[in-house]
Amino acid sequence: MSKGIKHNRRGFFGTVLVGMVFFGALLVPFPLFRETIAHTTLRCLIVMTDYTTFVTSASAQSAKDIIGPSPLIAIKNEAPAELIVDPPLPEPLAEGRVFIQYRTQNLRVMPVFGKGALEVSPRIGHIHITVDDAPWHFVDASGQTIILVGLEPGPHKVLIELADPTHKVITSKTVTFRLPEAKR
Ligand SMILES: [Cu+2]
Repeated sequence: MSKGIKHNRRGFFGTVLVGMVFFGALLVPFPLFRETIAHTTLRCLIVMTDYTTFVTSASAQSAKDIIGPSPLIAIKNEAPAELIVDPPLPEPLAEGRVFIQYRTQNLRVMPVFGKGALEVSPRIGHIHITVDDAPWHFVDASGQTIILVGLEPGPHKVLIELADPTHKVITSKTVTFRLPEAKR
């Protein structure tokens, strides 16, 4: 019985093989058609490879990779807060406007202040911004791009400090840049 099945299988694959050889032989006089089939097969393989790469890279960057730890779960022994500040965006700067992007790590920028907020986990805080060594600063708790408009042309210095909810400075970064002469 099993011998019969084996024979049948061999017969089936044999027929397919003969069919392929026959089809190939039929295509010998049509080189253009042969190339088209080869190209289509190659394209399918490339698309399949691309798709596999996309799926692999998409799965490599999880939500946690991009957003960081969930703010809904307290973090024991949270790593120190970090401040990352970019130089001013070149296009607005060329027109006399200063746009400074920043981000924080291990600290969420939020308008929550006072001693009680020191106990919040994951950590929260805000930034202080001082322009050109002024004796005063302004506070930002939005986490959005810092925008300064109306500075004189010439060199400038912006100090950005990361502060805890009691306004104690944790760390800081300074950005220096030159504002071009206004266009006439
Ligand atoms: Cu403050």
